[in-house]
Amino acid sequence: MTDFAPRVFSGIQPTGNLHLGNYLGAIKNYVKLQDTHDCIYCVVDLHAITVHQDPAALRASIREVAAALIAAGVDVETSILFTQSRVSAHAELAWIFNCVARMGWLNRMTQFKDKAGKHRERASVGLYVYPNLMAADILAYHATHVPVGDDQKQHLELARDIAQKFNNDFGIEFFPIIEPVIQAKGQGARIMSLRNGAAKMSKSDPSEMSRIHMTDDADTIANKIKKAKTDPHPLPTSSEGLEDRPEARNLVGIYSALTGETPDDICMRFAGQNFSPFKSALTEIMTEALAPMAAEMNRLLADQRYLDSVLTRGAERAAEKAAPVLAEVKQILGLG
Ligand code: AQP
Repeated sequence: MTDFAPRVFSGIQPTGNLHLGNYLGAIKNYVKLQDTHDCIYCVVDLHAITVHQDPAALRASIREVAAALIAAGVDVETSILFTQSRVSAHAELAWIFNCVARMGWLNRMTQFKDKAGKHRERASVGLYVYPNLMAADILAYHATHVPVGDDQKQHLELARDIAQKFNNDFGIEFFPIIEPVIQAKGQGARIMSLRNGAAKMSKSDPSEMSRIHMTDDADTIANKIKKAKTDPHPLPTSSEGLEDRPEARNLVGIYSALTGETPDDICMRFAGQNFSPFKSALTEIMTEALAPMAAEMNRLLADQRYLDSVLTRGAERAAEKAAPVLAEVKQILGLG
Protein backbone atom coordinates (compact mmCIF):
# COMPACT_ATOMS: atom_id res chain seq x y z
CA MET A 1 0.00 0.00 0.00
CA THR A 2 1.34 3.44 -0.92
CA ASP A 3 2.16 5.68 2.03
CA PHE A 4 0.43 9.03 1.67
CA ALA A 5 1.73 11.97 3.70
CA PRO A 6 -0.89 12.84 6.33
CA ARG A 7 -2.87 15.88 5.23
CA VAL A 8 -6.09 17.37 6.60
CA PHE A 9 -8.88 18.86 4.49
CA SER A 10 -12.27 20.10 5.63
CA GLY A 11 -14.94 22.53 4.46
CA ILE A 12 -17.74 24.66 5.84
CA GLN A 13 -20.66 26.01 3.85
CA PRO A 14 -21.14 29.78 3.84
CA THR A 15 -24.84 29.58 4.53
CA GLY A 16 -24.94 31.94 7.54
CA ASN A 17 -25.82 31.28 11.17
CA LEU A 18 -22.58 29.50 12.16
CA HIS A 19 -23.39 27.73 15.40
CA LEU A 20 -22.07 25.84 18.38
CA GLY A 21 -22.52 22.51 16.52
CA ASN A 22 -20.21 23.71 13.73
CA TYR A 23 -17.69 24.84 16.37
CA LEU A 24 -17.71 21.78 18.64
CA GLY A 25 -18.26 19.23 15.86
CA ALA A 26 -15.70 20.52 13.38
CA ILE A 27 -13.88 23.84 13.91
CA LYS A 28 -12.41 22.89 17.32
CA ASN A 29 -10.73 19.91 15.68
CA TYR A 30 -9.46 22.10 12.81
CA VAL A 31 -7.45 24.09 15.32
CA LYS A 32 -6.12 21.05 17.19
CA LEU A 33 -5.02 19.22 14.03
CA GLN A 34 -2.77 22.11 12.99
CA ASP A 35 -0.23 21.00 15.63
CA THR A 36 0.33 17.68 13.94
CA HIS A 37 -0.79 17.99 10.31
CA ASP A 38 -0.51 19.99 7.15
CA CYS A 39 -4.08 21.49 7.03
CA ILE A 40 -6.28 22.88 4.27
CA TYR A 41 -9.59 24.54 5.20
CA CYS A 42 -12.14 25.62 2.66
CA VAL A 43 -15.23 27.83 2.53
CA VAL A 44 -17.32 25.57 0.31
CA ASP A 45 -19.42 28.10 -1.61
CA LEU A 46 -20.12 25.72 -4.51
CA HIS A 47 -21.87 23.45 -2.00
CA ALA A 48 -23.88 26.40 -0.68
CA ILE A 49 -25.42 27.12 -4.13
CA THR A 50 -26.98 23.65 -4.30
CA VAL A 51 -29.91 25.56 -2.77
CA HIS A 52 -30.78 29.14 -3.73
CA GLN A 53 -28.61 31.82 -2.08
CA ASP A 54 -29.00 35.57 -2.13
CA PRO A 55 -25.74 36.80 -3.79
CA ALA A 56 -25.06 39.60 -1.29
CA ALA A 57 -25.76 37.34 1.69
CA LEU A 58 -23.52 34.63 0.20
CA ARG A 59 -20.66 37.10 -0.21
CA ALA A 60 -21.05 38.19 3.42
CA SER A 61 -21.29 34.58 4.67
CA ILE A 62 -18.03 33.66 2.90
CA ARG A 63 -16.23 36.34 4.92
CA GLU A 64 -18.10 35.28 8.07
CA VAL A 65 -16.80 31.69 7.80
CA ALA A 66 -13.26 32.93 7.16
CA ALA A 67 -13.48 35.25 10.18
CA ALA A 68 -14.87 32.45 12.37
CA LEU A 69 -12.06 30.06 11.50
CA ILE A 70 -9.35 32.65 12.09
CA ALA A 71 -11.01 33.77 15.35
CA ALA A 72 -11.21 30.14 16.52
CA GLY A 73 -7.46 29.74 15.99
CA VAL A 74 -6.84 28.64 12.39
CA ASP A 75 -3.37 29.96 11.56
CA VAL A 76 -3.48 31.25 7.99
CA GLU A 77 0.31 31.27 7.70
CA THR A 78 0.77 27.56 8.32
CA SER A 79 -2.65 26.27 7.24
CA ILE A 80 -4.37 27.15 3.96
CA LEU A 81 -7.75 28.94 4.13
CA PHE A 82 -9.54 29.65 0.86
CA THR A 83 -12.84 29.75 -1.05
CA GLN A 84 -13.75 26.65 -3.08
CA SER A 85 -15.00 28.43 -6.23
CA ARG A 86 -11.61 30.17 -6.61
CA VAL A 87 -9.86 26.86 -7.33
CA SER A 88 -11.33 25.31 -10.47
CA ALA A 89 -9.79 21.88 -9.79
CA HIS A 90 -12.70 21.18 -7.40
CA ALA A 91 -15.37 21.49 -10.09
CA GLU A 92 -13.26 19.66 -12.71
CA LEU A 93 -12.52 16.70 -10.47
CA ALA A 94 -16.16 16.63 -9.33
CA TRP A 95 -17.23 16.10 -12.96
CA ILE A 96 -14.79 13.21 -13.25
CA PHE A 97 -16.20 11.76 -10.01
CA ASN A 98 -19.74 12.13 -11.40
CA CYS A 99 -18.55 9.55 -13.91
CA VAL A 100 -17.04 7.28 -11.22
CA ALA A 101 -19.77 7.32 -8.53
CA ARG A 102 -22.79 5.07 -9.11
CA MET A 103 -26.43 6.21 -9.00
CA GLY A 104 -27.15 3.51 -6.42
CA TRP A 105 -24.54 4.97 -4.06
CA LEU A 106 -26.03 8.45 -4.24
CA ASN A 107 -29.57 7.12 -3.87
CA ARG A 108 -28.60 5.90 -0.40
CA MET A 109 -27.50 9.34 0.89
CA THR A 110 -29.78 10.23 3.79
CA GLN A 111 -28.84 13.94 3.78
CA PHE A 112 -30.22 14.33 0.24
CA LYS A 113 -33.45 12.62 1.32
CA ASP A 114 -33.69 14.90 4.39
CA LYS A 115 -32.92 18.10 2.51
CA ALA A 116 -34.99 17.36 -0.61
CA GLY A 117 -37.85 16.03 1.52
CA LYS A 118 -41.11 15.57 -0.34
CA HIS A 119 -39.93 17.82 -3.16
CA ARG A 120 -37.29 15.49 -4.58
CA GLU A 121 -38.26 16.19 -8.18
CA ARG A 122 -37.74 19.91 -7.62
CA ALA A 123 -34.36 19.58 -5.83
CA SER A 124 -31.32 20.74 -7.82
CA VAL A 125 -29.13 18.14 -9.51
CA GLY A 126 -26.27 19.79 -7.59
CA LEU A 127 -27.84 18.82 -4.26
CA TYR A 128 -28.03 15.21 -5.46
CA VAL A 129 -24.38 15.00 -6.59
CA TYR A 130 -23.10 17.13 -3.66
CA PRO A 131 -21.17 14.15 -2.16
CA ASN A 132 -19.18 13.78 -5.42
CA LEU A 133 -18.04 17.40 -5.14
CA MET A 134 -17.16 16.76 -1.50
CA ALA A 135 -15.03 13.77 -2.55
CA ALA A 136 -13.31 16.02 -5.12
CA ASP A 137 -12.65 18.71 -2.48
CA ILE A 138 -10.77 16.21 -0.36
CA LEU A 139 -9.08 14.08 -2.99
CA ALA A 140 -7.83 17.03 -5.09
CA TYR A 141 -5.28 17.47 -2.30
CA HIS A 142 -4.68 13.78 -1.58
CA ALA A 143 -5.97 14.57 1.90
CA THR A 144 -5.92 11.65 4.32
CA HIS A 145 -7.84 13.02 7.34
CA VAL A 146 -11.13 14.91 7.37
CA PRO A 147 -12.44 16.50 10.58
CA VAL A 148 -16.26 16.64 10.41
CA GLY A 149 -19.37 16.26 12.53
CA ASP A 150 -21.00 12.86 12.74
CA ASP A 151 -23.64 13.91 10.14
CA GLN A 152 -20.99 13.84 7.39
CA LYS A 153 -19.90 10.23 8.02
CA GLN A 154 -21.98 8.78 5.20
CA HIS A 155 -20.61 11.30 2.68
CA LEU A 156 -17.06 10.42 3.71
CA GLU A 157 -17.78 6.72 3.19
CA LEU A 158 -18.93 7.59 -0.32
CA ALA A 159 -15.71 9.54 -0.90
CA ARG A 160 -13.77 6.43 0.15
CA ASP A 161 -15.81 4.33 -2.29
CA ILE A 162 -15.05 6.78 -5.11
CA ALA A 163 -11.31 6.73 -4.32
CA GLN A 164 -11.30 2.94 -4.17
CA LYS A 165 -13.27 2.51 -7.41
CA PHE A 166 -11.00 4.95 -9.25
CA ASN A 167 -7.92 3.08 -7.96
CA ASN A 168 -9.41 -0.32 -8.89
CA ASP A 169 -10.65 0.78 -12.32
CA PHE A 170 -7.17 1.89 -13.32
CA GLY A 171 -5.16 -0.64 -11.30
CA ILE A 172 -3.23 1.98 -9.34
CA GLU A 173 -3.02 3.35 -5.81
CA PHE A 174 -3.48 6.95 -6.78
CA PHE A 175 -5.97 8.24 -4.21
CA PRO A 176 -5.53 7.70 -0.47
CA ILE A 177 -8.23 6.08 1.62
CA ILE A 178 -9.68 8.88 3.74
CA GLU A 179 -10.02 8.72 7.53
CA PRO A 180 -12.81 10.72 9.16
CA VAL A 181 -11.80 12.59 12.34
CA ILE A 182 -14.95 12.79 14.47
CA GLN A 183 -15.28 13.92 18.11
CA ALA A 184 -16.21 11.29 20.69
CA LYS A 185 -19.92 10.38 20.79
CA GLY A 186 -21.75 12.54 23.33
CA GLN A 187 -18.87 15.04 23.38
CA GLY A 188 -19.41 17.20 20.28
CA ALA A 189 -19.82 14.70 17.43
CA ARG A 190 -23.50 15.66 17.03
CA ILE A 191 -24.88 18.67 18.89
CA MET A 192 -28.66 18.64 18.91
CA SER A 193 -31.21 21.47 18.70
CA LEU A 194 -31.94 23.25 21.99
CA ARG A 195 -35.66 22.90 21.20
CA ASN A 196 -35.73 19.27 20.10
CA GLY A 197 -33.25 16.63 21.29
CA ALA A 198 -34.05 14.47 18.24
CA ALA A 199 -32.98 17.08 15.63
CA LYS A 200 -29.43 18.20 14.85
CA MET A 201 -28.52 21.80 15.71
CA SER A 202 -28.62 23.32 12.26
CA LYS A 203 -28.14 26.61 10.42
CA SER A 204 -31.40 26.23 8.55
CA ASP A 205 -33.67 25.62 11.56
CA PRO A 206 -36.22 28.48 11.39
CA SER A 207 -36.01 28.96 15.18
CA GLU A 208 -33.01 31.00 16.38
CA MET A 209 -33.73 29.57 19.85
CA SER A 210 -32.73 26.12 18.56
CA ARG A 211 -29.07 27.07 18.24
CA ILE A 212 -26.29 29.13 19.83
CA HIS A 213 -24.61 31.30 17.20
CA MET A 214 -20.85 31.74 17.38
CA THR A 215 -21.51 35.50 17.63
CA ASP A 216 -24.20 35.39 20.36
CA ASP A 217 -23.50 37.72 23.28
CA ALA A 218 -23.69 36.74 26.97
CA ASP A 219 -27.34 37.78 27.40
CA THR A 220 -28.48 35.92 24.30
CA ILE A 221 -26.62 32.77 25.39
CA ALA A 222 -28.14 33.02 28.89
CA ASN A 223 -31.64 33.42 27.44
CA LYS A 224 -31.30 30.53 24.98
CA ILE A 225 -29.91 28.17 27.64
CA LYS A 226 -32.59 29.22 30.14
CA LYS A 227 -35.28 28.39 27.57
CA ALA A 228 -33.56 25.21 26.29
CA LYS A 229 -35.93 22.25 26.49
CA THR A 230 -35.31 19.80 29.35
CA ASP A 231 -37.50 17.29 31.22
CA PRO A 232 -39.08 17.30 34.68
CA HIS A 233 -36.56 14.90 36.28
CA PRO A 234 -33.43 15.81 38.28
CA LEU A 235 -30.01 15.17 36.76
CA PRO A 236 -28.92 11.53 37.17
CA THR A 237 -25.86 10.21 39.03
CA SER A 238 -24.21 8.88 35.86
CA SER A 239 -24.46 9.27 32.07
CA GLU A 240 -26.34 5.95 31.87
CA GLY A 241 -29.32 7.78 33.36
CA LEU A 242 -29.35 10.13 30.34
CA GLU A 243 -30.11 7.38 27.84
CA ASP A 244 -33.81 8.10 27.22
CA ARG A 245 -33.50 11.82 27.94
CA PRO A 246 -32.28 13.36 24.65
CA GLU A 247 -32.47 17.03 25.71
CA ALA A 248 -30.64 16.45 29.02
CA ARG A 249 -28.08 14.26 27.26
CA ASN A 250 -27.47 16.99 24.69
CA LEU A 251 -26.86 19.70 27.31
CA VAL A 252 -24.50 17.46 29.29
CA GLY A 253 -22.73 16.61 26.01
CA ILE A 254 -22.27 20.31 25.22
CA TYR A 255 -20.89 20.90 28.73
CA SER A 256 -18.51 17.99 28.26
CA ALA A 257 -17.34 19.18 24.81
CA LEU A 258 -16.68 22.67 26.15
CA THR A 259 -14.77 21.64 29.27
CA GLY A 260 -13.27 18.24 28.42
CA GLU A 261 -14.90 16.77 31.57
CA THR A 262 -16.57 13.40 31.08
CA PRO A 263 -20.41 13.20 31.06
CA ASP A 264 -20.14 10.90 34.13
CA ASP A 265 -18.18 13.48 36.14
CA ILE A 266 -20.65 16.22 35.15
CA CYS A 267 -23.66 14.09 36.15
CA MET A 268 -22.04 13.24 39.48
CA ARG A 269 -21.51 16.95 40.29
CA PHE A 270 -25.10 17.98 39.53
CA ALA A 271 -26.81 14.68 40.53
CA GLY A 272 -30.22 15.03 42.15
CA GLN A 273 -30.53 18.75 41.37
CA ASN A 274 -33.00 20.35 38.98
CA PHE A 275 -31.65 21.95 35.78
CA SER A 276 -31.35 25.48 37.12
CA PRO A 277 -27.82 25.34 38.69
CA PHE A 278 -26.56 23.19 35.81
CA LYS A 279 -27.91 25.66 33.25
CA SER A 280 -26.25 28.57 35.08
CA ALA A 281 -22.89 26.77 35.04
CA LEU A 282 -23.35 25.84 31.38
CA THR A 283 -24.14 29.46 30.47
CA GLU A 284 -20.99 30.61 32.22
CA ILE A 285 -18.61 28.18 30.53
CA MET A 286 -20.24 28.72 27.15
CA THR A 287 -19.92 32.49 27.41
CA GLU A 288 -16.30 32.13 28.49
CA ALA A 289 -15.55 29.96 25.44
CA LEU A 290 -17.49 31.95 22.85
CA ALA A 291 -17.10 35.60 23.91
CA PRO A 292 -13.42 36.04 22.93
CA MET A 293 -14.07 34.33 19.59
CA ALA A 294 -17.12 36.50 18.89
CA ALA A 295 -15.14 39.66 19.68
CA GLU A 296 -12.32 38.59 17.36
CA MET A 297 -14.79 37.62 14.62
CA ASN A 298 -16.42 41.06 14.78
CA ARG A 299 -13.01 42.74 14.68
CA LEU A 300 -12.03 40.72 11.59
CA LEU A 301 -15.36 41.31 9.86
CA ALA A 302 -14.71 45.05 10.07
CA ASP A 303 -11.51 44.48 8.06
CA GLN A 304 -12.82 43.04 4.77
CA ARG A 305 -9.61 43.84 2.91
CA TYR A 306 -7.63 41.64 5.28
CA LEU A 307 -10.13 38.75 4.99
CA ASP A 308 -10.18 39.01 1.18
CA SER A 309 -6.38 39.04 1.04
CA VAL A 310 -6.20 35.91 3.23
CA LEU A 311 -8.66 34.11 0.94
CA THR A 312 -6.89 35.23 -2.24
CA ARG A 313 -3.48 34.05 -1.00
CA GLY A 314 -5.09 30.83 0.28
CA ALA A 315 -6.60 30.14 -3.16
CA GLU A 316 -3.21 30.58 -4.83
CA ARG A 317 -1.57 28.15 -2.42
CA ALA A 318 -4.44 25.63 -2.74
CA ALA A 319 -4.43 25.81 -6.56
CA GLU A 320 -0.69 25.04 -6.58
CA LYS A 321 -1.34 21.86 -4.60
CA ALA A 322 -4.40 20.70 -6.56
CA ALA A 323 -3.04 21.33 -10.08
CA PRO A 324 -0.55 18.41 -10.22
CA VAL A 325 -3.13 15.99 -8.78
CA LEU A 326 -5.70 16.97 -11.41
CA ALA A 327 -3.09 16.82 -14.18
CA GLU A 328 -2.20 13.28 -13.14
CA VAL A 329 -5.88 12.25 -12.99
CA LYS A 330 -6.27 13.48 -16.58
CA GLN A 331 -3.19 11.50 -17.64
CA ILE A 332 -4.55 8.35 -15.97
CA LEU A 333 -7.93 8.78 -17.72
CA GLY A 334 -6.35 9.45 -21.11
CA LEU A 335 -7.69 12.98 -21.31
CA GLY A 336 -5.43 15.11 -23.53
N1 AQP B 1 -25.17 19.85 15.02
C1 AQP B 1 -23.94 19.57 14.70
N2 AQP B 1 -23.13 18.89 15.56
C2 AQP B 1 -21.84 18.59 15.24
N3 AQP B 1 -21.27 18.96 14.06
C3 AQP B 1 -22.03 19.65 13.18
N4 AQP B 1 -21.78 20.16 11.95
C4 AQP B 1 -22.89 20.77 11.47
N5 AQP B 1 -23.88 20.67 12.36
C5 AQP B 1 -23.38 19.99 13.44
C6 AQP B 1 -20.49 20.06 11.28
O1 AQP B 1 -20.06 21.37 10.94
C7 AQP B 1 -19.30 21.29 9.74
C8 AQP B 1 -19.76 22.35 8.79
O2 AQP B 1 -21.08 22.06 8.38
P1 AQP B 1 -21.64 22.71 7.06
O3 AQP B 1 -21.94 24.12 7.31
O4 AQP B 1 -20.74 22.52 5.94
O5 AQP B 1 -22.91 21.89 6.71
P2 AQP B 1 -24.06 21.25 7.53
O6 AQP B 1 -23.62 19.99 8.15
O7 AQP B 1 -25.15 21.08 6.56
O8 AQP B 1 -24.43 22.34 8.63
P3 AQP B 1 -25.84 22.66 9.17
O9 AQP B 1 -25.67 23.61 10.26
O10 AQP B 1 -26.59 21.43 9.51
O11 AQP B 1 -26.55 23.40 7.97
P4 AQP B 1 -27.93 23.05 7.27
O12 AQP B 1 -28.97 23.54 8.20
O13 AQP B 1 -27.86 23.86 6.00
O14 AQP B 1 -27.98 21.60 7.04
C9 AQP B 1 -19.44 19.88 9.19
O15 AQP B 1 -18.26 19.15 9.48
C10 AQP B 1 -20.60 19.32 9.94
O16 AQP B 1 -20.50 17.93 10.12
